[in-house]
Amino acid sequence: MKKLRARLALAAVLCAAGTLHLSAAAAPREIEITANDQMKFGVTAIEAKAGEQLKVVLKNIGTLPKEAMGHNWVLLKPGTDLNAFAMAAMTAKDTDYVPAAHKDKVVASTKVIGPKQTAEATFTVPAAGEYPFICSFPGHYMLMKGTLTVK
Ligand SMILES: [Cu+2]
Repeated sequence: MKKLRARLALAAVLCAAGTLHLSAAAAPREIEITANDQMKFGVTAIEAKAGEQLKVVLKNIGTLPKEAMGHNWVLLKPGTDLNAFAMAAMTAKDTDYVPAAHKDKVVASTKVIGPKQTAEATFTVPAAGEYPFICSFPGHYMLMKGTLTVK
């Protein structure tokens, strides 16, 4: 037991020194974002490092039905015209309000969820920049938006 503990301590030291690489097996960093009936995200600013694995867990804490107050989380490329994206999204119910014509602007997205449901999106953080994220459910993006800042 003593020997094992010593070995674990050594591993920790090696890890700190950067000589032991376990990054391939590392779990993604999890970020929980709530969404509510008032059309608000619980998190509107995220910071991350390029190349990092992120797992965004969207949690709908509202009570209104999905058809009236569904939410999703859509991360877009820097400079995306949010208004144009949201306009196209309004008629894209079948694809969780991610319009096919604008798919090239989407970095990551979750499905649309109703009350008490969760959805997630796991992705590799892209190059440095300011990435806007929105809920693209019709009429929500003006209130439900934030920024992922990658350094
Ligand atoms: Cu929403």
